[in-house]
Amino acid sequence: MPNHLYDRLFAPHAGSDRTFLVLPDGARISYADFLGLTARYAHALKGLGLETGDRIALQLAKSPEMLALVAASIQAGVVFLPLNTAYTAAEVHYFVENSGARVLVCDPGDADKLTAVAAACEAQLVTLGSDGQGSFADLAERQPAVFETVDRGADDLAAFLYTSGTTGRSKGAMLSHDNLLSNAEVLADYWRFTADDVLLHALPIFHTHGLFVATNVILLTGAAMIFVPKFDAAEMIRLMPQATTMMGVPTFYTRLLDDPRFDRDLVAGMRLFVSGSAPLLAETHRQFEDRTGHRILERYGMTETNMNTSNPYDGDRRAGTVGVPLPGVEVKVCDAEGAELPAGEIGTLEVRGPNVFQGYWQMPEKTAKELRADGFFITGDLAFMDADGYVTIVGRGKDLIISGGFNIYPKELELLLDDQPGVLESAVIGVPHPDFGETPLGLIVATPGAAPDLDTIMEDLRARLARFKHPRELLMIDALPRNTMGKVQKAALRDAYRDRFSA
Ligand code: MLC
Ligand code: AMP
Repeated sequence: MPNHLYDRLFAPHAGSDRTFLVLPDGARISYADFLGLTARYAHALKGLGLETGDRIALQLAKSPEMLALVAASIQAGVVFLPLNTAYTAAEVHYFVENSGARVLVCDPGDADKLTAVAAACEAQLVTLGSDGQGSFADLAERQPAVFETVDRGADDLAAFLYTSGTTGRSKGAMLSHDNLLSNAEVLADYWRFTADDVLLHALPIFHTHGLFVATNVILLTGAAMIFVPKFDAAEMIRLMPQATTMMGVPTFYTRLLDDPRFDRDLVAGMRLFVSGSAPLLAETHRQFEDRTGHRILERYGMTETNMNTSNPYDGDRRAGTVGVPLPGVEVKVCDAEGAELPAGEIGTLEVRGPNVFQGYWQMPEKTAKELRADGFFITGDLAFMDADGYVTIVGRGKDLIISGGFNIYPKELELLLDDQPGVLESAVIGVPHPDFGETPLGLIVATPGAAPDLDTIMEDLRARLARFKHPRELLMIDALPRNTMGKVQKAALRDAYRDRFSA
């Protein structure tokens, strides 16, 4: 039966013995083998009682099997929500409960951590890896390697990706089959991907960048990926000579540049380096060109929109800019009312196109605040556009910290800090960090007469929040600077602590 995404990304590779995945030890998985596993998994999903449109939550280490489970969800018409492996049980609880996921899949080592979560959310907990005792892999093992694809149209939902908001509570961005397919088609073409490409893939596959941008472009073109579990500069340097392209967050690039073995000879076979998810410093762009002769191609996107702008493949890749609107995507710089501003003026970026999501799951008011009736999505990013269409992002209207490509919403941390004994109020700000780009710093004002213990507070935060969200440091200050309206002046705080970790 027709399935908008499966029919373009996967079905054309049926029976193909071309390599899809290369593992770090050199083992290869062909498209045919991957699709056989996908079909068995799709049967197993049905065996779990999942119906078309049901949600499945995945908190799994990066592996070919996890990718096959994503593919199987698409083939079986099940909406998948991939979750950061760093999330604590409390964080996972929210996503499973909010999405109404009927099944939560984890690695065997995490089953103890998540048993209570699944029970509380009335979801089935299933482990992926084979344990000989009825794990998902064991269930799938007995299934046929062919599955009749479930009928799904362009507007049907494929995935939920959770992304935080200013309230500190995450929202499930609903992405349709065509949101994902249309963007992959544009990117594959714009960046000139062909079946001869080999992508060095070290990004996590629970976010847009590693899952949709990187993987879907490869699937669409029948190319191959060297599938590395996580970024490690030495491992990247070892594998680079086998690749033709790489996609990464800016931290990948600064870490590679820190290694003298990363040089022109090493990248002789590479044709393209793409950066995104966080601002790439113009300085890094220049250093990279000096060292390798390559100009990094920077692009800009979001969970809600996939990719919006990109520097050109052949034309001028301008350091410090995120390039021009992608074909089919409208991008404008607007004032608060949504009126377009003239070239060169700073305003909020708004985007519209087939890439823009369907709204936030069961949050119509939040959707209405960010998605205009005419289809333009208000990104919250502050930017200007040159007369020739190049977009430069100058800041964020939204209170967001991006550390190594992971988003941290200060409000989520501030709510926890404000609840601590002896804390009157708090502010969490992002300050420059040489490795992660930005890092959170927690500023605390004590209740008069109280002496909150910062170590105890940090310990409490560690127990509740994923590692990457932990403030790098907590500091006690006398008062938070406020404007005449009583609003905390975060810009002043950021200025005051700018050099805390980078001087
Ligand atoms: C890991 N840690 C981080 C972190 N990643 N802390 C802050 N920020 C991060 N991004 C934790 C580790 O758990 C570890 O904890 C400690 O910090 C130091 O770890 P590390 O070894 O230095 O980090 P590493 O594991 O190497 O990870 C860094 C990284 C990784 C940059 C390689 O974070 C990464 O792959 N980031 C990519 C994120 C991404 O894909 N973003 C795309 C979002 S999509 P401890 O306790 O062990 O010391 C999107 C849309 C778009 O934004 O436009 O693409
Ligand atoms: P996320 O919510 O994880 O999808 O993060 C999206 C945000 O990352 C965007 O709204 C931007 O603030 C930021 N971002 C993505 N790509 C870039 C880029 N190339 N330069 C600057 N910021 C970026």
